[in-house]
Amino acid sequence: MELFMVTSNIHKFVETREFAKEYGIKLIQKNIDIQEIRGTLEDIIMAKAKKAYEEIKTPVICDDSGFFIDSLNDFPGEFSRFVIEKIGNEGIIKLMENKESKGAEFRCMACYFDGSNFKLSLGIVRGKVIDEIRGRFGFGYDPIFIPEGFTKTFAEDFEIKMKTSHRKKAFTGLFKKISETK
Ligand code: ITT
Repeated sequence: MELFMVTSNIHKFVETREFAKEYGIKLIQKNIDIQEIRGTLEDIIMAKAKKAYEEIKTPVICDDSGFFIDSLNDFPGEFSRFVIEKIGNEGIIKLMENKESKGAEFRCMACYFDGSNFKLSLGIVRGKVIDEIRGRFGFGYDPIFIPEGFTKTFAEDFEIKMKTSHRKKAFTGLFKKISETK
């Protein structure tokens, strides 16, 4: 089975393509220019999937993800892309300088839409923000995030990311739901 994944982010596509293989699904990246709405991860991704379906008239999957830091009231959250482009991981490290609590999580809301039905699946991975940039794999906030139970950042140990990440959990759940209704 082939499915279109709507994303402009090649890293997200490459990760998700691996998870899809286990379910016999071949993913094809589709980069459609869609203006994202403001809202929760769920609002954003459902609106995006709907617009994408209207454009290509084929079932689509996509995800909206973000990095949520406890002591910053979940910032950058839904603004994760904008924030990393503006202040980078260096900026986040500065914002965290005087914070005692380092807890943070990645969230990924994966969505499937076939023109009439939606399927949604949320994945979360908890961990902590560190005060330096470590590692060269992955993307985004990976170099400053260590998942619970480990000592390396997602950017230092990509295998751990592929086994434990928010995206792994979200899409494994989504692909299960899709396979069950086939
Ligand atoms: P599309 O919307 O086109 O799919 P995007 O990069 O805007 O691409 P998201 O809105 O899902 O994707 O994610 C927003 C940002 O959150 C993203 O640009 C990264 O900076 C960060 N992010 C998301 N997933 C991440 C991950 O697995 N590791 C590190 N950072 C991540």
